[in-house]
Amino acid sequence: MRILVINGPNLNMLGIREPEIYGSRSYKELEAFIRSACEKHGADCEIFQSNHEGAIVDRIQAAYGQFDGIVINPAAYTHTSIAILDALKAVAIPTVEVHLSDPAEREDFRRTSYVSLVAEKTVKGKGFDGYEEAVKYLIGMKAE
Ligand code: CA2
Repeated sequence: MRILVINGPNLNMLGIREPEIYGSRSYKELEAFIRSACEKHGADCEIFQSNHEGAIVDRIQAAYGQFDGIVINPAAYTHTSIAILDALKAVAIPTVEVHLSDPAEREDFRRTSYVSLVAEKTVKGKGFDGYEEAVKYLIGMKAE
């Protein structure tokens, strides 16, 4: 099982500000958490982070035929990016959307998620653990 994990803009700043929303652990710690979750559940994973919408679209396109699942936290692009939605539709790789916080409990502008339109599942408000839940879900789907 090959899983591509994509993190969007500003997630590389984790632990630096807003610990009450995103926790106090760093992005490096998130990467280590994801790697160990994938290892624990027997998946090979690659992690990609970018602050640029086009770079995320390029990475999704390059995943075509190369990965069995995508875990994506599009960060602010969740609420704005039809380009990321279209790229996910184009590659047709089963996708799980993850958010550290629960966007529905925050500002109104966070209530729309374009990625939800293509995601098999959305995990929100569970912090780092949400990524492990997403990995487990994709592994379960592949096993069906
Ligand atoms: O809860 C999530 O995971 C979000 O995807 C995080 C995004 C936000 O725009 C979404 O509505 C929900 C923001 C990530 C920014 O991360 C920061 C990290 C450190 C300091 C400030 C922001």
